[in-house]
Amino acid sequence: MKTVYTCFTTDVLHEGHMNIIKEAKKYGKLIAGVMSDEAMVKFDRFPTLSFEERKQLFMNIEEIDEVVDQKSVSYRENLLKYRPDYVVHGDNWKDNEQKSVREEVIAILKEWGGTLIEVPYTRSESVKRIDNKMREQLSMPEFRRKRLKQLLQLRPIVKALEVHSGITALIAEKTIVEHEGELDQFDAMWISSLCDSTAKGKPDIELVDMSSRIRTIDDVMDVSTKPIILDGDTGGLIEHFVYNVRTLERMGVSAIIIEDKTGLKKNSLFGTEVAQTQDTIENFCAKISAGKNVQLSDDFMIIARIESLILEKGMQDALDRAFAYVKAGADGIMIHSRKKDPAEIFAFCDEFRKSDQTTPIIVVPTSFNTVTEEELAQHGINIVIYANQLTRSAFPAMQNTAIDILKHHRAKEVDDRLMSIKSILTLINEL
Ligand code: SPV
Ligand code: MG
Repeated sequence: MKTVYTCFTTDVLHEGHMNIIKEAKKYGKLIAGVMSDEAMVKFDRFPTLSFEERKQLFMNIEEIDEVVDQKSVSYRENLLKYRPDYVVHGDNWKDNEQKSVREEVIAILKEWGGTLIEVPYTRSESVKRIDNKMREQLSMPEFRRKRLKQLLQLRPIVKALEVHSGITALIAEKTIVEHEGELDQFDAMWISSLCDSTAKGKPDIELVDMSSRIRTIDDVMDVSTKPIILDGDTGGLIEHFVYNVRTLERMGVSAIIIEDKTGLKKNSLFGTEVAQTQDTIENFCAKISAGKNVQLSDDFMIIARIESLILEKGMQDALDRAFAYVKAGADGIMIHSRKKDPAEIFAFCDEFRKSDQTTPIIVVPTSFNTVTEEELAQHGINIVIYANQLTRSAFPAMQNTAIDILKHHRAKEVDDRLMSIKSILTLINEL
């Protein structure tokens, strides 16, 4: 009896999957791998069913003889374990981001003369509809909101990218890279006050009001499914903050980060070059507690951002505040620094983790940008936010184009660095 291996990353079984299963069964004993949540979130889609529920889907299929766990995107471990004569897969992976996974499968099968069989992908209307519905579902508030907490359990470090518009949200949503045999993508989106303000040509001083920020959130939500962490600046007056928590939670935002400053807020990266006032521990704790009190779901997170290192108030002040804010109900601590060296961030995290091993720590390595995600995770950091790099890369590109059109009195000279008209026209799919 020959052995056949397939692997699935789906929450819904449709005719396309059944077609693969029926084809595969023709070749012998059929083992179906079900990809773990940890592996699935690295590329394909976020699961809406638990791993056990997904396995159950396949256990109920008559043609499948055995359902097994596949713990990674790579098929290596299971292929070496089961040494199948055949692997069966849809032919759609030939030219998507799974290309290298496919090549590895072919190479491994070669070791014992196994064969890869590729079944033409089912492109029927009903498959398309189910596929779209599954993806769209993830954009609904009840799925999106809880996703950040789920990711904190699944990822060694959650990676958030700054977005401030539909187009930047699409970049965060759709950018997947295959690098050194691994697939990777961003887990979440950060709606930065700096970049949201900059996109509107305004300074980062809480001038862009919550109605306008909500408009940005809406634009982002319209075209994406990933969880949103909102830069909530100081959170404003406690009396206003509670209303905003309700609104954001209802919309499906996963977290708001508020910073412990009062008065006219200026961007932290100015540090002590401009006058900035830190809030009292008592007042900021009252704000956190008030927000937690009005929250309706368990999913929404209020994260407290500590500005002590930015304002040169010392490590002890930062730690005292961290413990007080957690006691007041904060679901996470963001510690910020504008030093190039991550030493003070690491010192804070190491000290904080001696007493608190569970509260998520969030960092924004704009200044200390030589640190790797791995180093951050080693110091107990749970979320890394790339807070402004999309804006900072787009602006000089646009400015140089404007300068060169002025210099040459025509657009020919800039053409080589532009996206083609065809690409821009087809960049965004119509519904
Ligand atoms: C932002 O992105 O707006 C932030 C992070 O708050 S920072 O600019 O570093 O203050
Ligand atoms: Mg900000």
